[in-house]
Amino acid sequence: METMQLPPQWSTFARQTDWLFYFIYWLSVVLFVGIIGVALYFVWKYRRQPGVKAEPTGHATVLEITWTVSPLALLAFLFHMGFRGYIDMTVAPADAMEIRVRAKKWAWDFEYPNGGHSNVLHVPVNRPVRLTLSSEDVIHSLYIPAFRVKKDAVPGYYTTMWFEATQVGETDLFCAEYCGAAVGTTEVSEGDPPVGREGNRRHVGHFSMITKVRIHTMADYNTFLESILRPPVDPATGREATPEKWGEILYRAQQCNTCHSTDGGAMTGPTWRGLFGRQRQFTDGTSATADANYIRQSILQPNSKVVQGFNGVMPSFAGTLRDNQVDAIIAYIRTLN
Ligand code: HEC
Ligand SMILES: [Cu+2]
Repeated sequence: METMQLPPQWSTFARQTDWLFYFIYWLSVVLFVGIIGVALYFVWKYRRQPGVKAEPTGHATVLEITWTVSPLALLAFLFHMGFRGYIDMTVAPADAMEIRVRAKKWAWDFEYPNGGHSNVLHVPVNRPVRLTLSSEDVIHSLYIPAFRVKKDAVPGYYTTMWFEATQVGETDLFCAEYCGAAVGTTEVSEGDPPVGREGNRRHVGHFSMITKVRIHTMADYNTFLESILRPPVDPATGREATPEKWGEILYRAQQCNTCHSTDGGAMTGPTWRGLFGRQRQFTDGTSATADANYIRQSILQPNSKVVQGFNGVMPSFAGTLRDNQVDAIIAYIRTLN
């Protein structure tokens, strides 16, 4: 359901949150108009008039008690409603499904109970879902406007949040904490996404943490859980994707494409075109041939060897990508020669 100025109401929290928002909103409108109206009326009524002398007004006990007690009652009511909502949103139902969230500059990693990972958050509809968040570097904040939920991911400890989606579909997920921009900029090249451009240079940073929430029926959700452990099945042929094809899917799904092009253009990271078998020079003066072992190491320990001309900003995918997924990406990179 659309509301006047808020995002669609896609979680069980949304109605209650919006009700309180609009209650405070209209209360403020009524009080503003009422108070300003009365003030203007009195300014006019008690204006200076010839022959009328100002007199002290004295006390009006009933009036004074009324304007003290009624705002107090109103505030107590607002506090009660706010506190009730806060408790509801803090304490997850015991049967909630668990998803582990790891935030890092500049991507989200969602880990599911079966050990699979994704960068887009997938959840089933009409099921409470509990997220446990942590951060590898700075403070991030997971924000899903359509669910009316937001929670910081803080380095050094776990935070939790929960929600229950009420609608199948796709909605936005943001990082609501300014978490930095990449050191320096890189040349814009053909096919780069339009975000973060400045003339012919482009940035990577906080804004790269925009992703999606996909809300599935329970059956589709179970299919998704299967697919993150194994190559997706092509519905046309009923066969699993080849490793090369899976690698290409992972290139986008794991957001390697925010830093690596496949068409020769340099971005934040080197292009993958022609990478396999090429001689690489590193910032420490050493060099190596880009074989399968080198590429595996670049994905799991990216800062062990930093390619000349680039910064060591690539996050490690150790623990995010499973072994067969690393194989698939290597297979895909081989096809780019
Ligand atoms: C935040 C930007 C960023 C993301 C996201 C990223 N990389 Fe990188 N990557 C880099 C940078 C910068 C380098 C070069 C410096 C270095 O060697 O660490 C690099 C280097 C590499 C190399 C070595 C390339 C060469 O030319 O020798 C490989 C392979 C690689 N990345 C694979 C991946 C894969 C696979 C993913 C996605 C799962 C990924 N990267 C995601 C920034 C990124
Ligand atoms: Cu962030």
